[in-house]
Amino acid sequence: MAPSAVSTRDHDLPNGMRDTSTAIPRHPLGVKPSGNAYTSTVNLKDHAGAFAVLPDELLISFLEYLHVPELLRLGTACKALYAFTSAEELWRAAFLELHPEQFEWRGNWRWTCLGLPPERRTRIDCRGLFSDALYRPFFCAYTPLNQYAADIPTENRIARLDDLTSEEFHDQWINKPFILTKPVTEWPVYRDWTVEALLRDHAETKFRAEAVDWPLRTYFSYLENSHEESPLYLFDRGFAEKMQVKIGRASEDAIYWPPDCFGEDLFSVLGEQRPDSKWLIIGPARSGSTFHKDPNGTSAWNAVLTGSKYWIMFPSSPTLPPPPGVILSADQSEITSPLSIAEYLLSFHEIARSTPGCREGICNAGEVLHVPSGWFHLVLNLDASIAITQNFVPQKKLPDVLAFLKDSPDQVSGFTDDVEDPYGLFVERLREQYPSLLEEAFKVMERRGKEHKSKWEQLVKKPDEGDQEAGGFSFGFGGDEDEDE
Ligand SMILES: O=C(O)CCC(=O)C(=O)O
Ligand SMILES: [Fe+2]
Repeated sequence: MAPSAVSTRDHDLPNGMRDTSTAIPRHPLGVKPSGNAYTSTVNLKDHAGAFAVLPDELLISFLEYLHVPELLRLGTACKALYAFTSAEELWRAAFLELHPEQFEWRGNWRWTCLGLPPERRTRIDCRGLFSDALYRPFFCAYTPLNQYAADIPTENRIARLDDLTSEEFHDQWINKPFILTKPVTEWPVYRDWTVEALLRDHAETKFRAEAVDWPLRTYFSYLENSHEESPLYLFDRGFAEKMQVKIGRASEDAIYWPPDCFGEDLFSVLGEQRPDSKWLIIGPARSGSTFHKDPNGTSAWNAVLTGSKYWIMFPSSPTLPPPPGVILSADQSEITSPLSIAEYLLSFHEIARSTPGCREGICNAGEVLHVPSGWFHLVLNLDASIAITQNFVPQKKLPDVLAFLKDSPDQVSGFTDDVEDPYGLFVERLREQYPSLLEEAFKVMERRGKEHKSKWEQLVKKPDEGDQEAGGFSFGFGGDEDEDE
């Protein structure tokens, strides 16, 4: 039986389908969370033949193996399979696989993949289908998020500073996040990069947004007309070359320059061989960055040109646990199974906010936020936003960056393949250009190494060697002497 259509011309959600009590609209196909099945006399999934026995997540995993014609065919079998084969995550993956050169963004991944103009779109009424797996991404795409940025407790607030000298930065702020409230309004880019101007000058320029390179025109169309749990985020490291713009105080016609307080960036000794360091970032409201630490032990600044960003940050150290809800891989190098921003905020924001060390703040257009080396951060765009970020190595953090490159070579990123030994190259260039800074950094690294070793020795001391209480906990690795392993 062909399922009946609720709507033949359907942009987003039909009028009158908004549940004003929660501000979350009804699911476009009428799917409800699984719990509702207990009070219903029908369950459309019962009609899905052999597929009915599969748990929803497994069914979706199976559907991930299908290609577009198979998804479409299976979707005609019954309403439940229509709903499951319509899941946006499948169509986003299908789009990436198809990788079309010519296409138009049409409001969602399914319509875009199928090139469906408004008059050919259908939505089948799937009321009577109860599935958390289908409902959850929809809920996460619509649940209000800006409330998480409200009422920041006083003790968590990231300092807001008018301006800062380089000495003040290095002496007092190197390990603390802060928001500079003045500098970028004088940048030409702050004045010049309106959406209209960008579209006028760069509509066909392709920028990287996660796994795709899209013309800016297409990305702005996506930004204005999409609603996803994890919106595609434009994050392009080659924007300066693509847009043929100059950066830095050395160029007379530069479009921006790093705020003076951050001082010299020591990675500049690497010239062309330096790792990636600048990104243009564009995204709709609700987009952003899930919890992470910046690469190679670098610090960063992030300047908002349009919109505003909510930041939640935590310091890190080998003795501190990661932020609540963040699970690190055994070698601490990766965050395993990262939650979407909405999932994180829904599940962990409250506990994160009351965890010691938590810092929060809103960085508005015209302001710059400092991310200290090694800090975890999650960023939510409260409105559609255009921003620029740069990673850098301030003098005081040279020992941290050198230690990172030396001790974690497998986690080093952003260098081109021809740089075989980033640590060796950095040391060589520093020795040529900043020998005394390098010597100082080595001394700090040596001192930290000794402190680390003595802490470790205390931990692994066998009971008969020291102050361990009789019968107490003993922690040792039976002869493995190398504390760096
Ligand atoms: O603006 C954002 O989403 C934050 C970017 C960020 O954290 C990064 O570039 O490492
Ligand atoms: Fe970051």
